[in-house]
Amino acid sequence: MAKHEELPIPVFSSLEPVYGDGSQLEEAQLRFDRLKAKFQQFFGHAPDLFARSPGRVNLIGEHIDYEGYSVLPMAIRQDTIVAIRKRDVGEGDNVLRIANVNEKYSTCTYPANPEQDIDLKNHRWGHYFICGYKGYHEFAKSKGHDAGVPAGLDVMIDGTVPTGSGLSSSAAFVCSSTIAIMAVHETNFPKKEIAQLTCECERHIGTQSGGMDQAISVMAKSGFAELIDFNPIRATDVQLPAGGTFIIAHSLAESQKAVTAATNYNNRVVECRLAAVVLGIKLGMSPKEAIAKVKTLSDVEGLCVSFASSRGSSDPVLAVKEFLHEEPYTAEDIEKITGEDLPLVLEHSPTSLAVLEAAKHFKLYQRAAHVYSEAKRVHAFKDTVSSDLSEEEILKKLGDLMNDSHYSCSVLYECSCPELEELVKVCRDNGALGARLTGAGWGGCAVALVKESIVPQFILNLKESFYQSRIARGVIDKNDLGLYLFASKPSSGAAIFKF
Ligand code: NG1
Repeated sequence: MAKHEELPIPVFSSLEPVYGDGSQLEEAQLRFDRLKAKFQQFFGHAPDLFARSPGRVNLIGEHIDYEGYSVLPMAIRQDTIVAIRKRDVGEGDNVLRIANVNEKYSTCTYPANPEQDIDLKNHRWGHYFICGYKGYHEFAKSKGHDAGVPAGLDVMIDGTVPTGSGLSSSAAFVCSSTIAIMAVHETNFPKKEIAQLTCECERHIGTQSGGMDQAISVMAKSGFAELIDFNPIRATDVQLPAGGTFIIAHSLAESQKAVTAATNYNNRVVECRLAAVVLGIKLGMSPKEAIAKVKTLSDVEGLCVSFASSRGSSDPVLAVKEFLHEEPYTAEDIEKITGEDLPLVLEHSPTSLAVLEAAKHFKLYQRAAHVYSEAKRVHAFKDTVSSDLSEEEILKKLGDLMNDSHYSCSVLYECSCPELEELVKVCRDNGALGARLTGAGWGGCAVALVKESIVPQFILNLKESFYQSRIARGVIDKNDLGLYLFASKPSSGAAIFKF
């Protein structure tokens, strides 16, 4: 049998295989009916097909995917659905019209030219569709598929993944768009290729993303979290213990990843690169070799581990402690070590240059210590789940690992914020076995591991101690609380629907 990641995106003619039965199916049916009707009304035709891709919650392994390390997310039920129709060449204006069922998002129009540049200075929601559009056409070309003269597309989006929440609404949008474009061109590819492609697509928006969100959105299986490995992309099912539930809670601080990339997300990617180059040099590489070959901390892990073994350990953090200092580095400090100007080290990549311009200093020690220790926690989490400890002990250990991960994100990686700190504390004070920020951070959601038996009480307590005052201040409407605080089971990955 072909491996899961070798299979193409499934094509269904009914909603059940993805949405199951009961109220979830009913809700999905309503959404699809409404989307179809709105599409018809807006564009004057029915869509050719639909594609959907889910958001995700990352259980452990934060800010390490772009360093080449495995992560452990699960798909959530909230997703993005794209309805799409290819316009006939004779239908006139050769443009992409991208509408949204939510009136908050006004319709965006783009030329059909796949080589168009995305105007990153003027961020618009439709840009995420164009990421998929550009990426698909580049990919199809590299595969020798002639997509012909680009036809106009009519597109309507219906998304339920809360934006700026660390639940990867952007990846759900980019993946569902790419898959819809692929399907409307009557092509399909193995999931692992689509996971790779969609990760590259999203970089068109200007973040130097790792591939976690796209990989889980494309490859998720109902009932399982997945251990995602990179280079090559691979997903291994992880069966979570039945007695625990993951609760997702929004801090109500919005994390605007694309807008803050230069000081937050991309800054950390650059700091990791610089830490890796410096470690490479300190551990014996010539500066030239390190600059040319070392892209991520995983590239120098072998050197760090050999150093550690000379001290009777296998922990790469030992090398971090020995060769990097806690005090932040200035650009000049690093240039003295590399013997090269930083813009040159970073290959003049425009998004990295934006980081250099915005940064006062670089915390190489802290970032490297986070990455190596977090990478270890992911494997400890996976090993704990499949260990023969009692369920009670397993849950306790998983909770501890989540707490350690949060501490490292907060103190070493500095990607938390006051609202997330408060929320994580409230979760722990109310009986969570572990709680941590999830996703990029700087706002967005926390995920808490809670014993199944206390879930309803836990949700009530969180409402009281975190949300009530915010509802009173008008930050959110009390009727919307279910969008910001909910329990989540692992749900299934991307799919195409042709009815
Ligand atoms: P969010 O912002 O939660 O979608 C981002 C990255 C991930 C990963 C996490 C941090 C994108 C699309 N996603 O996730 O690849 O690096 O941050 O672990 O950039």
